[in-house]
Amino acid sequence: EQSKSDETLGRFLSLVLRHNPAAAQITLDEHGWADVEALLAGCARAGRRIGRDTLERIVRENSKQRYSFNGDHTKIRANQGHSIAVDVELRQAQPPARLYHGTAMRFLESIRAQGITRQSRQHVHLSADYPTALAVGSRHGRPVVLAIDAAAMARDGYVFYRSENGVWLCERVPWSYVLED
Ligand code: HQG
Repeated sequence: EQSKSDETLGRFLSLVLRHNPAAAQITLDEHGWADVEALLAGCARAGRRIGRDTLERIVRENSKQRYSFNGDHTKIRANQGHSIAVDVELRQAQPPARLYHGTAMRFLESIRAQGITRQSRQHVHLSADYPTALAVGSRHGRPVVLAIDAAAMARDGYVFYRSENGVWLCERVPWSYVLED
């Protein structure tokens, strides 16, 4: 269980490493890596002092394993969820037959018309299990979980990736692959 302050710092790290490195006055390389020294200095300048031990603990204990260090811990990056154009070298993977997408009721009409699209992120995010998808959907309002025929998508040539922290990602999900019950 993470402390409140680690959670708050983690949220700031997600902002910096996925969406807005300028918030800590740093840059990411093409693979999404930030230099750890530069990140810690940038966080301090932004009024979020983080010590190296705290950073190590946040990465280690983060509930969703959102971040990774490189081999010698001189660099750090977010495992997935980016809106900026970096290539985190996602591994293509054969998806399970079913995947789940949690969303809000109020998006359903639009999703029915356009399919599930990536919005501001690089990919559509899918979960391997229903409870996780329900939690993801709840972030946006009254949740609904869509079951996806990932086996059929894979058969039809859609490419899937699995991030380091077990999130399934793809380019888009046409409505025809949503299993209606
Ligand atoms: C919806 C969290 C209208 C989509 C989670 C979602 C996840 C559409 C919202 C990760 C649509 C985008 C990503 C369409 C999709 N019309 N709405 N055609 N297609 N949408 O936050 O999947 O905790 O960008 O259903 O656990 O909610 O940050 O995506 O509701 O893994 O690590 O547009 O973020 O991870 O919302 O969440 P988001 P998401 P972290």
